[in-house]
Amino acid sequence: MRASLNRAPWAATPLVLASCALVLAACSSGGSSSSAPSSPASSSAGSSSGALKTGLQVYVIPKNLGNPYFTTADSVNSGGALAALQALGETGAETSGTAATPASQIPAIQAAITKGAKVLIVSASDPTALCPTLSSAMARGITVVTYDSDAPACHDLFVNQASTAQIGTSEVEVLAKQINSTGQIAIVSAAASATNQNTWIKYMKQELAKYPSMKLVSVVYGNDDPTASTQVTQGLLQQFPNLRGIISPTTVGIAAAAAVLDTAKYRGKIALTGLGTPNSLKKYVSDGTIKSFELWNPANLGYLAAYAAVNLASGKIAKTSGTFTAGKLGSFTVGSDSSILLGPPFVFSASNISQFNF
Ligand code: RAM
Repeated sequence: MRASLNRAPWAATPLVLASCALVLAACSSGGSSSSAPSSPASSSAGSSSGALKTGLQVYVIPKNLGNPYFTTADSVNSGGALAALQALGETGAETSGTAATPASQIPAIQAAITKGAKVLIVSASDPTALCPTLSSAMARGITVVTYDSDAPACHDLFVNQASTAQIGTSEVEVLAKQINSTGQIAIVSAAASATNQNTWIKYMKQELAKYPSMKLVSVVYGNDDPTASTQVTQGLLQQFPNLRGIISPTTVGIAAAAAVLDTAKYRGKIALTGLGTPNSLKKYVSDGTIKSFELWNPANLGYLAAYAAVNLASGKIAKTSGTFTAGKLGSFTVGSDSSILLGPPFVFSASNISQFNF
């Protein structure tokens, strides 16, 4: 909704950089993993009439730890989910495994439940594998909000970064412009089980039907792991010597693919776009390996998810309706499909990337 494609309100203009404490969205992220309530200590989950509940023991569970995208989405220093929870007087903690796999993520979800979580905010590495655990949490009265990557069959709400159709469609449009709508292209995705990437790819394929001279020759999976993403990109280059372009709709994948393409052999010959964090791609934009790519503000996504989850757990909104205020981000409405939408993707290029610091 709010981020215009031409000018992101969360750009780190000099004014914003000078006042990071007030305008947190674009300031650099840090590594804090928990937020103590700033005022009065939470105890049990009681409600005060008209107010949001406190004492909810909120666990923020990204696909994996160590992924800079989620560090920004979740941390206090970046103004992400834990910053919102702090502002709401909640105790919040970020937890997950180190790999973006259900085997790594599920034990963290189970541990959060055991520790008494009343709210889980989860980016699903694999909705099918996570559902038994999330469903049993919901059956025990725990509020389950997904963010970033949904688990549609076992959530109360999904906080979506941007329209899935728009992300998929615009990625193809951005690449088409760079390769004159012609040639072989490939996708370097995250995990084969990731809901968000798979849905975006579905829309990419639909959009590609409008480009008869662009041919998708392969979709490969780097699992949001830098080494695996590097290897699958190298494999693509070997297998498809005529490749003209790559879309990598994952912040880890696009950074790895950019490093592979950042040589005289490929720079300017194979176009690369996708979803990346500006800080991880500045080098490649400035040397011409990447012309443009997209993302939203991950910190705003985490911040919104935290406000949505606490409002839902407090009975202030319902699963399919209601309007609430998400602090500095303003007012949001729950859709009849149990989703809340942050805003459109933003296009980064050499002309604007220096304004962003995340
Ligand atoms: C990676 C993750 C995340 C996705 C971003 C764009 O960091 O896969 O789920 O939203 O990329």
